[in-house]
Amino acid sequence: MSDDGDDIILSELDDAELVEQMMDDLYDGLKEEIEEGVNILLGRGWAPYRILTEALVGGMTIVGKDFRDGILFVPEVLLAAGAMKAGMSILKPLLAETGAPTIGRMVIGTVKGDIHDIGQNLVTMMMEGAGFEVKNIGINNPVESYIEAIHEFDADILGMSALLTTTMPYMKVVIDTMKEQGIRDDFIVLVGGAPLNEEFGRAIGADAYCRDAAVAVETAKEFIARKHNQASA
Ligand code: B12
Repeated sequence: MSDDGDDIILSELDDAELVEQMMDDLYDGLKEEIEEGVNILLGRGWAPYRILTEALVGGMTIVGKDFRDGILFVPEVLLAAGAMKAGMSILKPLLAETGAPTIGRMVIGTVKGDIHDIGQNLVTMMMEGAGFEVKNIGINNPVESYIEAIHEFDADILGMSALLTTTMPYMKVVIDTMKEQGIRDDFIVLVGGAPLNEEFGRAIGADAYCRDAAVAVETAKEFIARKHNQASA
């Protein structure tokens, strides 16, 4: 975004300037600068979740807009995604450090044909931080992978992610297959990804659509609590 990055000393910027600079650096795919920025903010007492949402997700939102408008192309977006992942990997252990007891088990993965994984990695981190055990099965998952994973991992929750309008209908294929196998009601099914909405979630038979990782955590907790109440009733 800016071309005057060479002389900037990140540690000399105040918080607001630093966050703005990190958004620029994310846009430019500067992995090391992002790592440095994350560490500086941590050193200044910022909560990991605040760094994640304000600096990293905020920066990725700008990248998303320019990608949509044809200003950025796949190679640049890949670099930005790499920088985002580097920042996320510093925050991951800190978000998972809450020491909360396990409250549920989740399998999460991006659907067949779709290779976007930043959002689901973020959901994984936040869920782990909230005390869930999560098996992240990565990208491009056919129905068989989901079904194998939920059984093997003895999951309470199945989470599916899709970022493309062309791949989101595949979520219904997975849910329909679960129905055919008579196992649909054994699992809480949560879906997410930028092109989805609540109506879509309902239409395909998911339990809930979650617009972001924080909502995913709240929704998962609610459904787990309901499941336990039903079991003890
Ligand atoms: C980064 C990116 C890429 C990277 C992906 C790198 C990676 N490792 O993920 C690369 C460059 C590889 C890429 C490729 C493509 N991309 Co792309 N990409 C994006 C971009 C810019 C950002 C996505 C992102 O990471 N956002 C940040 C995260 C944190 O947000 P999120 O994913 O929405 O996740 C949050 C919530 O949605 C929710 N959530 C997500 N998943 C789940 C799951 C569950 C269970 C729950 C509960 C919640 C949840 O919680 C998350 C955290 O808060 C978006 C633009 C956008 N606005 O979304 C385009 C975008 C998704 N891509 C798009 C396109 C078109 C493509 C390509 C087809 C481009 C091409 N011509 O090749 C390919 C497709 C490849 C494929 N087969 O999947 C379009 C989709 C348009 C459409 N209507 O379908 C978008 C919208 C850009 C645009 N406006 O044109 N892309």
